[in-house]
Amino acid sequence: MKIIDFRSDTITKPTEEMRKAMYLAEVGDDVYEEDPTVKKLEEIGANLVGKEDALFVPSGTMGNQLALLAHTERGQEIILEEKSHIFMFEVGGLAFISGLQSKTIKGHKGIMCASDIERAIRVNNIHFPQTGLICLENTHNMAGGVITPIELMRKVYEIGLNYKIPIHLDGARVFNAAVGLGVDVKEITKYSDSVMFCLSKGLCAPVGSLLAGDKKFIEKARKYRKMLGGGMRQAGIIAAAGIVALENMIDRLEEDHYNNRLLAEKLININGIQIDMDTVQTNILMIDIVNKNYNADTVISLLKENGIYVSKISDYKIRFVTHMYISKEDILYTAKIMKDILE
Ligand code: TLP
Repeated sequence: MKIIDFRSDTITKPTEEMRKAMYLAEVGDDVYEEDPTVKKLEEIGANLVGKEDALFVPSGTMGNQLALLAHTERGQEIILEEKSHIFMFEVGGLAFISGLQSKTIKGHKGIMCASDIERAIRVNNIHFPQTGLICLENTHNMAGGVITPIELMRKVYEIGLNYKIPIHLDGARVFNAAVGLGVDVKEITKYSDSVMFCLSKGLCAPVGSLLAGDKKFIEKARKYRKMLGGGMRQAGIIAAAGIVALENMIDRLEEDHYNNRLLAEKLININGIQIDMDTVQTNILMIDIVNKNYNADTVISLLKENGIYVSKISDYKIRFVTHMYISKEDILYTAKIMKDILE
């Protein structure tokens, strides 16, 4: 049976071109900063997002955690959205690794309001922790791939400048945001002091993310990466795939967005499914099961019997993610199976 895997864009595998680039990659010891392919990837990445420097890290999680370590001091508080990846899915690393406390804000469809952020900044009082960092997520995963408007990013960046608080952008899917808005990614990343973006999601590289920022910040992050065991040796082997990801895979994200929208448009017509179409902006689709006879578990197992894999978000919510291995035909087949199941 053919498997149609919507669980995540992380399941994508390296393309032929990536495999060739990996085979041919020139390598060296990157802890000595002697791997030319890693250096090239870091340079390309930094230029793309308009930052002075970048650091190749094994995962998005490590990139975010290094940003927290490098921007903050123990005992500080950071402001972040209540369903953000850093708060929800990074194993409490912010407290465990960086000794931080979180001040979460409820966003509207994942997007925090600038005035709520400003209000959450701690005043100078002997009892209070100091606010050390504001984190944004663009696109917002749990909101269903929602794009943070550039105007909001600009406002938050200004707040950061006024209060001398840095802004970190979890841009795991920031290229989806840029493609979705039809802008150069720098138009988004210029409103953050640091940005983490993933090579191993819709861009199909097998491993890795980049953390970008100014030179001093990256120098600090490099040291912390070593401390956490993320100093990789001949990492050019995997960085080579990352270069292909950045050079050749960004434009094709548009196809994932098209397929995701098509899926939403088909599924919304099925009884028992609810979708907030406002949130259908990039490559993630959240659907709510509102048929009394079904819940996420039952729908997921019926889909699985038909070779369709999706993720459970809550008792009645399911996530679909489109990526390079999902075709238009797969979308039409999935919509048909969903109709058969629910109607
Ligand atoms: N997201 C994964 C899961 O961890 C939920 C997924 O399948 O969507 N920031 C954001 C916004 C993310 O969505 C993810 C991964 C990360 C950071 C972490 O990246 P990795 O998985 O490389 O550590």
